[in-house]
Amino acid sequence: MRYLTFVFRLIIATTQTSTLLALLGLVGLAQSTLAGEFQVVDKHGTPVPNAIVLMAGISSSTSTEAVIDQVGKRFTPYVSTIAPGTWVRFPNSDNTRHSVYSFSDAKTFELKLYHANDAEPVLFERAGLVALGCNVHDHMKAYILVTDQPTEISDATGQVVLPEEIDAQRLTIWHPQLNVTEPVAARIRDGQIHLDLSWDSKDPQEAKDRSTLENKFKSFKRNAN
Ligand SMILES: [Cu+2]
Repeated sequence: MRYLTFVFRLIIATTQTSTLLALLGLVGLAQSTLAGEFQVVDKHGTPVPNAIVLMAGISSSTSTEAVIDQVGKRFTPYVSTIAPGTWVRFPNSDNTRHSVYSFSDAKTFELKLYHANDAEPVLFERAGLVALGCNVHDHMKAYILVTDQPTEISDATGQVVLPEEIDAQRLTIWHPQLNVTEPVAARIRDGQIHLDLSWDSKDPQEAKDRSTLENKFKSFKRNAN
């Protein structure tokens, strides 16, 4: 008898599960999918460059090598994504020496002061966010998001292109100025992906370039007077 009750309960449970799955299927059909061009914007509607859009649920082609250059005392690119197991080379295209380091959990390393192509490539095995710095130039900053998911990064005008139909619920987004170490859910409205940012979302290394140039110009003017 006890056995029969158990079987009976099992049948009910299975029926409930399949009903639940069917309902979820209907919900799934109702979910919106997205593809094509989108613009990442901040609270004021200003375009946000360097935002990483992660697209869970679609397949990705991954490369096993990446390059982050140092040009004009800036890491280039400022933001990049790689798959776990990728080797990254850090060439130095400047005449001055740089030293690259990271204290991030996903990858801790240091490349002592070097010129040109003298630094050994670095292997990034674990998923997670890696923040890079240079020991000599405090303003030099870059971010590598190590992830299995396919990604797109917004360009200077905030544009990203989603390559195929993607379930809107599965889109997440990350940006350096969000000050979080994990991507957050993407809020999408009218062809725009809205980020909770209200301050300058540009590469801060550019701001440094501008002020350095401005200072040089000012001192030049002072000397000319
Ligand atoms: Cu440097």
